[in-house]
Amino acid sequence: MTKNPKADLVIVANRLPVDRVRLPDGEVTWRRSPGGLVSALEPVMRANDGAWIGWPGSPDDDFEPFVEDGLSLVPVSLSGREVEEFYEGFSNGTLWPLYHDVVAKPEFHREWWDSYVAVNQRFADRAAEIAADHATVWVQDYQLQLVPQMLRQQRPDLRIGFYLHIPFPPTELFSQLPWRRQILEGLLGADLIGFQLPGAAANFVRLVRSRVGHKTHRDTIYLPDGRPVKATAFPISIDTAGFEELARSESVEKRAAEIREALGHPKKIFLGVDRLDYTKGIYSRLRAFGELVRDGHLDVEDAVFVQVATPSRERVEQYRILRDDIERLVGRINGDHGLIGRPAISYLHNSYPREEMAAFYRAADIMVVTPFRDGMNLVAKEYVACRFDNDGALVLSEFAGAASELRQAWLVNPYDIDGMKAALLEAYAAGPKETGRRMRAMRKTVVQNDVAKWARDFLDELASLPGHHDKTVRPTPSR
Ligand code: GDG
Repeated sequence: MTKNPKADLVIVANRLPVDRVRLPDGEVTWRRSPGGLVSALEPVMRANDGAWIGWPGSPDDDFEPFVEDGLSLVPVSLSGREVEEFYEGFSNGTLWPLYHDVVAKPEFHREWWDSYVAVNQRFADRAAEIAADHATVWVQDYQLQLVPQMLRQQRPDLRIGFYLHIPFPPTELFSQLPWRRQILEGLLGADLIGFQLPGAAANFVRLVRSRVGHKTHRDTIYLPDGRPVKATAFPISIDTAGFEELARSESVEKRAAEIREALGHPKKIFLGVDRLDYTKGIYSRLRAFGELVRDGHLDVEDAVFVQVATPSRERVEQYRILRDDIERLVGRINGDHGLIGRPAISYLHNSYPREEMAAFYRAADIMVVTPFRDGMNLVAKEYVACRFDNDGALVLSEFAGAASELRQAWLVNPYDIDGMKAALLEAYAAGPKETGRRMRAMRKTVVQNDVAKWARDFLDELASLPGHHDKTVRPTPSR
């Protein structure tokens, strides 16, 4: 890559789509991280000389732009202190709980905010440097909400999109934020602001009207200089065909059989797969399952709960406390009700390759996804994508974005433990006719709306907006 590469499409995200790995011979190299966002954007990146700006993932890493597997990657460095204040602090200690309905108490610290501003400015400066004339820049997620405005100040020629992967909270909660106005104005630097659900977009438009005083009409905000900003929903999805292909592979089929065997061939396997996060409702769901076993509604000879809890944000205190709480609960349930070789809950605090995830999905009879609040929840969609046999039951929180599309799941209120217990039992008892009917309908939704469509819909909408721009992103090649 040349020293000052110019790109017609620039993705700006907190993380680069690669992880740094050290090979056994000591050589340090990069490995693509498996996220759906990367695979969705890859074709459009390739078709448009795209570049991706992001943090490499560890403090004080200072790399020059480089090309990995044909993708132009532009690292932004964060100091150890910025990781603490911008990333663990303001992003994950303030915004994350605030935007998830205050499931945990958000902390407000002025130093964290200062760091958030400084780091957002660094990302914006980098984007301003590498974007070609009239390029399209697509900024991702809550860590970078000030970037659109900072970028527009330097580069009014750009077409700027922003996508929020997490919920956007109701007015009453957002208004707690001491820097609420700066965040709203930061986002308004974009031409198009995408949310997971229409309700989130409506929350945003309402806040802009009441707090900033701009005129709005439906999903459009009119700034005093006449520039319109559109705020609307683009529910994200997964690489459905890719997951199904993986699930159909012989190796995954074999591995799924091994998992069932290792669990002692129970009649039914319940499965949870989550980042270990307090928004995901892991504790309550395991409590509900534990009570069903305790009260004799489920027998450990017949049923087991496999909970994959992927390590996450381990330096943040609330996450450490949550982990201890969950592990104490699992220990107690297994101690009270497990038998030799038959634990009630098989708990895995680990992360696995994509193939292993697909094998878990194939092996599980009942997938349990019960977040207190979740922007979308891709795990629910991945499970559906892997069930090409039209079997398997999904128990899904009504507070996950996915619930608005996967209406045929057993929908639950995760705050209602008795309601969850009833749904778990119903899903456990459901026959193939019932699960098949529900699964077929959900599969149709997930097949029709995959992540490539999500990316295409967003970029097409951004390209079609009126403006003083004269270059648009070439459409995504269809698969
Ligand atoms: C945010 C929003 C929104 C998990 N463990 C392993 C693993 N995973 C993968 C899953 C899934 C992804 O991580 C998790 O995505 P979710 O959507 O469930 O949740 P968040 O991480 O909170 O994501 C969320 C999403 O952004 C996208 O907009 O849906 O609402 O909170 O893909 O499969 N993957 C592998 N090994 C693991 O151990 N390979």
